[in-house]
Amino acid sequence: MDVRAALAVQAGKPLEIATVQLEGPKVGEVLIEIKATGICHTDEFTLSGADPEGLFPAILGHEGAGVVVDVGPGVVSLKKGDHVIPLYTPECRSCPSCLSRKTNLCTAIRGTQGQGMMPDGTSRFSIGGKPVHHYMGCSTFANFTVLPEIACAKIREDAPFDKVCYIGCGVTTGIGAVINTAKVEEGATAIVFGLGGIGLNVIQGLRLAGADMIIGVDLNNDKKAWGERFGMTHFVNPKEVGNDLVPYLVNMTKRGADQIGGADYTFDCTGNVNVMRQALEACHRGWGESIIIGVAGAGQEIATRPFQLVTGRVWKGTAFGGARGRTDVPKIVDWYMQGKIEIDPMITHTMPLDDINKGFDLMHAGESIRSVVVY
Ligand code: NAD
Ligand code: AHE
Ligand code: ZN
Repeated sequence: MDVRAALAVQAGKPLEIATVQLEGPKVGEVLIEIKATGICHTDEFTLSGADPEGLFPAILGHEGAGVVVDVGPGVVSLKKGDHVIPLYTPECRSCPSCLSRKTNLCTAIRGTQGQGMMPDGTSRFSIGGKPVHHYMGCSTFANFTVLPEIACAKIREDAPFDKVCYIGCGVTTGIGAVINTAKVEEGATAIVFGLGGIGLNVIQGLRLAGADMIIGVDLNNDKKAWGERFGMTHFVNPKEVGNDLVPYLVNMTKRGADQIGGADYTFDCTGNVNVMRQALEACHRGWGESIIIGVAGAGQEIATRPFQLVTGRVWKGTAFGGARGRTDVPKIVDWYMQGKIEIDPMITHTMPLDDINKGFDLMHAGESIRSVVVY
């Protein structure tokens, strides 16, 4: 079938709207009509050429929601008409990683996913007879896509696609980093670096967990009001603090008789490796945990003095907020529908597919929190 897609033709070039061909679902696969998709910074990261796994031409997008319109042979858990959120971290429930109960990083199809292919090693998308790569196993920047059954979370039918698509990445990543990865406890002190589409969800996750002091750090002063809107208690712009950001933050978090300072939990939501170091070093001696969420470009490395770890600070990372998609995503949709978490105010812009590059421009300009393409 012909589908409308935003094609990533080359690194660093705007997406091109094109008609591409899509083959139907094979064994264990489903055809999804994508109704809405968010634009995440990771799409920009890959389009920029910084992603070591970036492949071109490709159909990017990994934050979607839609409806099953056809099922391939052997599909058991989904049927036509089901509402779903595509999962870039699938949940097969039978690979060693899923069975370990120690991680959400299902390994069933990660190899072919990283090669921009479906699990059988081929692509369903093509243009002019030439294959086009899938992206993160989702390719939601097309009005139809094919997904493995294990990479679809079935959700309730009354949830609005143009809002819950954000649960496909940003919302789950931010809230999950707090709840699943850091396991933040009531009364904790936390620092969030980068108050964009992910950082604000970390902040609402911290509010949900009952954190007492929630410090937001961003270079953009406009983010102060945004952070406060979701529970941030203090804001710091590093440009106004100079080179002494870490001691400044440690000083802000001093409490107790020993007055040592440092946060119980810090979160990097920038993808900047220097910020990742600051986030670790702003943790409390003995127990502070720093969670890396941001994705850094090819060749980038993190550094710190080993003494930081010797003295009890912990460096962790999280993908998709540690969420097991088929199990956890429907619950997060319920939380949204029950008013337990907020999504609507963070979706600052919506646009048709034809205007998708405007969504990337708004992100570059720091003017959007989330842009959502509605098909
Ligand atoms: P975004 O562009 O919406 O927000 C980034 C924010 O960081 C902006 O507010 C920006 O002003 C701020 N910032 C940039 N440099 C900074 C610095 N040096 N100090 C303080 N603030 C700074 O991006 P997003 O969609 O929120 O994504 C954030 C990061 O998370 C990206 O690297 C993205 O690729 C990554 N990500 C990771 C996962 C995961 O599963 N680990 C999931 C989604 C996104
Ligand atoms: N391909 C990159 C890494 C990109 C990355 O870390 N992706 C995150 C999700 S970001 C969503 O916005 C992730 O889930 N990682 C785990 C995985 O298996 O990809 C690289 O550096 O090669
Ligand atoms: Zn994302």
